Amino acid sequence: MAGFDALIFDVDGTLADTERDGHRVAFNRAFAEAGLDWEWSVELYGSLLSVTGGKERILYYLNEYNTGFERPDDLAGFVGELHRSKTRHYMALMGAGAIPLRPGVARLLGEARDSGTRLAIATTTTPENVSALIENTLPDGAMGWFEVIGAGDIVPHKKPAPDIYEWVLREMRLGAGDVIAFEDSAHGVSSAMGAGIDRVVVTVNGYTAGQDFSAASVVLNTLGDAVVSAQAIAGPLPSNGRVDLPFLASLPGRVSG
Ligand code: XBP
Ligand code: MG
Repeated sequence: MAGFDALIFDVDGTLADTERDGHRVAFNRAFAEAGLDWEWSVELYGSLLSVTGGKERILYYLNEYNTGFERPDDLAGFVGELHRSKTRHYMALMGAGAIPLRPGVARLLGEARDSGTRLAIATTTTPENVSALIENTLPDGAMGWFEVIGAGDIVPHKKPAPDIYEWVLREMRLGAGDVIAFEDSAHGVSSAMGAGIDRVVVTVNGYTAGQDFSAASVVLNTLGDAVVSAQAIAGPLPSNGRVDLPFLASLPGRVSG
């Protein structure tokens, strides 16, 4: 069994299924508030997820799906304002308890804390979105459970670039072999592996289930809890239906390839 010092979690899609009913809805509310007739459907949003980061996603939408839009002179300022509004709407949705944590997330965080395993976050989303999710789904003080929170524009290049994982590893003074990363998307796996992390646990969701995860250590439906058992899509199956610390210690580097 290989040891580890820390677990590093992605946020969107991994801690909670936030994209379809959280971020997408918040974008649409910001567009409506700005008087724009843009509407990102569930299907279109799946295509837009190929670009990470909300500001980058809006620009990608304009470049690929709405080329007729008459752009203001200060496009970056316009997108920035739109995105700030989107963040406000997203935080309001989280404050209303719109999105729960995925099965097994709270359980595994608790087990890690009990064992002294260090915790961190590596995400492309805006820092306020991370706190809005955590403060509304976990007990008071849960932000303090995470020793390092790497989020948003803190690094120059978002996932699939390795920057955010490299930044978190540096902050924690850990090597890539000392940690296990948790992701839901191929971009996230590329980011972690680009930083040298070869133990990556993937829990898929509706948007990411068909992606290529051959570089991951294991691909599952969820981490598993008392209600929903973890089922392996590729790689080893946790014998008790849960991704727990002994299961993580037994993980190989990659599923195949
Ligand atoms: C998911 C993302 C984010 C969110 C939007 O990143 O791509 O861009 O969709 O967040 P991860 P912002 O899975 O790495 O958390 O609008 O705040 O950029
Ligand atoms: Mg994700």
